[in-house]
Amino acid sequence: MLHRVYLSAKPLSRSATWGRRFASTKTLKEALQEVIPAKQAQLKKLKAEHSQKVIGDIKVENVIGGMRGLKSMLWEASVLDPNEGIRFHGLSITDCKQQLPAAPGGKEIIAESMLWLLMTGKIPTEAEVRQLSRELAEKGDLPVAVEKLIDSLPNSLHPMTQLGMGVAALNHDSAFQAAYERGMKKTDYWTYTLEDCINLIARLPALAARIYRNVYKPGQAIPALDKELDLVGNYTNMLGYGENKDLMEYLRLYISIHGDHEGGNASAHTAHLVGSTLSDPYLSYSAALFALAGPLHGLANQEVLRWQLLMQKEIGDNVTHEHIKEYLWRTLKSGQVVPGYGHGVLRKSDPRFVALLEFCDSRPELLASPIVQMVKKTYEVAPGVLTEHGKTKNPWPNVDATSGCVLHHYGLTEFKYYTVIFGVSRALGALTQLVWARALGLPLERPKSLSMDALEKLL
Ligand code: CMX
Repeated sequence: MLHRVYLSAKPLSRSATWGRRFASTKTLKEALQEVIPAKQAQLKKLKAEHSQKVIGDIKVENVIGGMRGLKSMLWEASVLDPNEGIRFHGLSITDCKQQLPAAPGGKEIIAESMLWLLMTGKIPTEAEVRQLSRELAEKGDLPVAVEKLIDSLPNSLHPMTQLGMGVAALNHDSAFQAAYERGMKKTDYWTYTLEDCINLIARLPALAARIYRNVYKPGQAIPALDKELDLVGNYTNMLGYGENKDLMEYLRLYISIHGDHEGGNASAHTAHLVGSTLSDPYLSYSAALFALAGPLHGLANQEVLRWQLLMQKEIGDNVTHEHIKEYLWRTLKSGQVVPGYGHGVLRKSDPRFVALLEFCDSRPELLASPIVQMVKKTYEVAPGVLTEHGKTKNPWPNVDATSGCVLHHYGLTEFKYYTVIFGVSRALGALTQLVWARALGLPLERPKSLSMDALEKLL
């Protein structure tokens, strides 16, 4: 383990450090304060020395093809390589697993560690992570008005719609909006943005769990936030699965590694675009959630489960490779996409998919699970079928191909809810960028569009 260790006369075990206050431990805000000046200087230099340099061409295919591949936005926390996959400030998922502090008694990366890394580019100490966990737990209760709003929604309303509405309503208490109305300096924007972002991340588990309980387990009491537990530990408790420590660990890993996937994906980009108008973090992230709710993006994890379960229903548990091949071709010939496969940037198996599969491989009960086995078998044949089909540029699985099967195995079977978990996670990266956009003074996003006639005239 390479992570920095909190200095004390006697090294403290994970459980001993949990929940204790460390007077000398930096807060996330203090850690950010330290790194912001260097980034501001870097941007100033880039602007002064390189503003007019050309870094690529714009082709007609970019304009009519969803801007694929255009290098046209700044995003600090992560960069996506088509073959290697995601790196968070240069660290791969494997690096993160080795270096980021876990929960006491746990092994997997936790959301607080990932958030600290994304925000600051530094590896936090265990004490910093514990302090952040405590802060989030202290701020995690929902305002009564938002509880009432969520409780008033029909159970038939999709959980993602409810999540987006709840997040938007949290802007009632936006520190950024209030300070903007009072009149604040531009240099203060990032501190109020950070305050909103921390409050939002803290409240997401209670909001998301309330939606789950209302829709799927009505009438059951939701446990109070445990101030000694990490964000996802609390989320798992509030969902009603706190006794299942394996599921808790899975959700910690899931939520950490779904947190950021550079800036061009639809949810991250939406948060950035809306935030660039100086909308507060709640409104910006609410908009992002509605982008995440599309089946070509985050809703794919729901769709994968639906598709796999239909396959299981049709074929039974003893699925062979031939059965799956035939099912894949049927899906493709009926004009549908194979959910969980393909990607706008990636050209190899998604390392997030691999990390979740490794989690399955480390637990015998998951290896024996029919739904996990089916997902693994599908992985063995789908890339070949998609290659033969010849349309997709990337026949390999993305993270959504596997994320839902473990939830299903552990009893969280309501797959319409799965994208909400993704939504709890994606806040880590999207909100990090909002803080950086304000710290760097990034402008309103406003690309130029063209009509087809205007394009033809140009050509
Ligand atoms: N099954 C069938 N066809 C596919 C396919 C798949 N899994 N992936 C791509 N294609 C098709 C596209 O629909 C497109 O067809 P048309 O030319 O008829 O429009 C063609 O192959 C070329 O597409 P591409 O350039 O390879 O992929 P895109 O960048 O346009 O789209 C994505 C990327 C993810 C939307 C697409 O691969 C897809 O629809 N996958 C299934 C849905 C999914 O898993 N989404 C989750 C992505 C990860 C996430 O954001 O969470």
